[in-house]
Amino acid sequence: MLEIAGDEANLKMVNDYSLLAQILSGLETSILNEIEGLNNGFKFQMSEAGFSSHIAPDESLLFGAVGAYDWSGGVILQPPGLENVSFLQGESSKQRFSYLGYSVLSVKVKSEVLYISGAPRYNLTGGVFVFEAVNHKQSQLLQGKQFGSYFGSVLCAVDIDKNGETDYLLIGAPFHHQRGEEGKVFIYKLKGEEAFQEEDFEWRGLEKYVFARFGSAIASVGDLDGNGFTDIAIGAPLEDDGAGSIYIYNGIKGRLQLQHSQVVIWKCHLFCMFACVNFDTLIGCFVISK
Ligand SMILES: [Ca+2]
Ligand SMILES: [Ca+2]
Repeated sequence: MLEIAGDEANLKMVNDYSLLAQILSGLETSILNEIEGLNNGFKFQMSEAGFSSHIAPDESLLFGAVGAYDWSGGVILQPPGLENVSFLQGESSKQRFSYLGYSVLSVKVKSEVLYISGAPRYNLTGGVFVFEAVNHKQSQLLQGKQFGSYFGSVLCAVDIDKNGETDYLLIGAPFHHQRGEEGKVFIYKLKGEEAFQEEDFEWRGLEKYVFARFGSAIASVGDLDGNGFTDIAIGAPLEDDGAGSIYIYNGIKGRLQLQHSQVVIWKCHLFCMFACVNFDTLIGCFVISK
């Protein structure tokens, strides 16, 4: 045994299973503290950089890193060219285990750019952090309202009048609970001073479906009905016993419609999980059936 251990210090003689547990615990501690150098907890070791990604209008690259700093998370920002990489974090003390970087996005307001990232476990209700591109400072925090709703896990920016400036921010909370996990999409309008303000209406799927997870995918899909304003598609992948549906909401007279105009139903499991990714194909089918 001593020959295998190499040194007497490495040889542990046990006659009780509980001693094995102690040895395992000591080994874990020494790996974290001495080998990984994590005396003060995790930093970037488990950050899962690239969990989400986005190219901003200023050509900066954003990468979500949900595991950074003990799963507080954050956003890795690579400006154009070879400039130094920055790391965006929230300024809240409730940040731990919030998974900031789960979703990343940017919006353009006049000549300014804002970086936006969702933290679906922030304060357990979820949150969306807004950063100013010019100085990387957090300028706003939009907070979810319900525990476990995963508010901020899905984001979508909408330029309703197609003038190059963002008008709305749509925030998915696919686990939002009423009777089951129906899901909901919250709507924020970009007001003066480059701040988002919640609208007095929300979007959700048909009342009869309890486990729909409405808001698992949200996409700005161009002008479907040709009225000059941008339209929105929202996935509800578990609706109707997992068949899934896509809801279409139209932009009308410079604002978003309160109710959906159409539900696209497909008898195929998890259809909507992927629909927004491949929406060109879907729109083709939609127009033909019409
Ligand atoms: Ca606009
Ligand atoms: Ca339209």
